[in-house]
Amino acid sequence: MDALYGELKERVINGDQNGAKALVQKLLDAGEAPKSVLDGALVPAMDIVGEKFQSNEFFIPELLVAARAMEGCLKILQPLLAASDTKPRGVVMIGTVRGDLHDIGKNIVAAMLKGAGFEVVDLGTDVDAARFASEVAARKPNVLGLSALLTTTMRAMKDTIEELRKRGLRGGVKIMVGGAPLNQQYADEIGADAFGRDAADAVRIAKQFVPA
Ligand code: B1M
Repeated sequence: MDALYGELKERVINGDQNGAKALVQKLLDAGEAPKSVLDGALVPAMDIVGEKFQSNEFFIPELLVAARAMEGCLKILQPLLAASDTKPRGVVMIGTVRGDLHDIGKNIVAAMLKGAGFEVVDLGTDVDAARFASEVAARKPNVLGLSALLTTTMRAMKDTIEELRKRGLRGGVKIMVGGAPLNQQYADEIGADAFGRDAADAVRIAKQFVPA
């Protein structure tokens, strides 16, 4: 089984979407859990892609094809990660902040939250503070989740929290922030209620905010 995991990692890194999807299916057919496929091959593959990008071994085209391969695999896994027989326990609204197009991590968080029984309203990527605030006013979620992958865009989280405050909406919603460049200290600094380290942590926090 280890060899299949290794091969899947390689296919994602090299942007072979069809080959990667076939291997995901093969692993699932062999009885592997969707979460194991995600954590054992797909997420580490994207880390390696990031390292190669940083060391100038990969450039934007390689980043893009690897991301597409990852997205193709996620399409197979997402419904399985989201499968749940629990009743909806609350609403989580989620989006990637203004200027930021990274959504792979956010989509995993959304799928895991659905799997934990939450209704998830996904606003997509590049969502500005005004839109987050209008959507919160309209849908009144229990939790608002903000995702950012760039050190330049994580500042938009602060703007979003300020916009909610200005519109008198801050008290009615718990705010969780997450994404690779973030940490607890930054979450505290901008007045978020929680920092989610990964998708499992995001689920744990959302459950704390909305007890069953
Ligand atoms: Co971009 N990119 N990228 N990229 N990209 C990074 C983030 C980077 C670290 C790569 C690097 O240099 N090593 C770097 C950022 C550097 C920095 O800011 N310090 C970078 C850069 C520079 C850029 C561009 C600026 C490149 C350029 O154009 N010059 C550009 C920016 C575009 C934009 O957004 N405006 C860009 C573009 C892209 C692509 C479009 C090609 C593609 C994204 C495709 C997509 O998302 N649909 C892409 C990719 C794929 C990456 C890397 C390689 C992988 C990201 C990923 O999907 N990780 C990334 C390097 C890396 O992270 N290792 C990189 C896998 C994913 C499962 O993890 O997203 O961290 P992650 O999500 C985790 C946790 O963080 C957490 O849970 C998730 C699941 O466990 N989490 C939350 C995330 N959101 C959460 C929310 C929560 C709670 C937890 O609560 C609400």
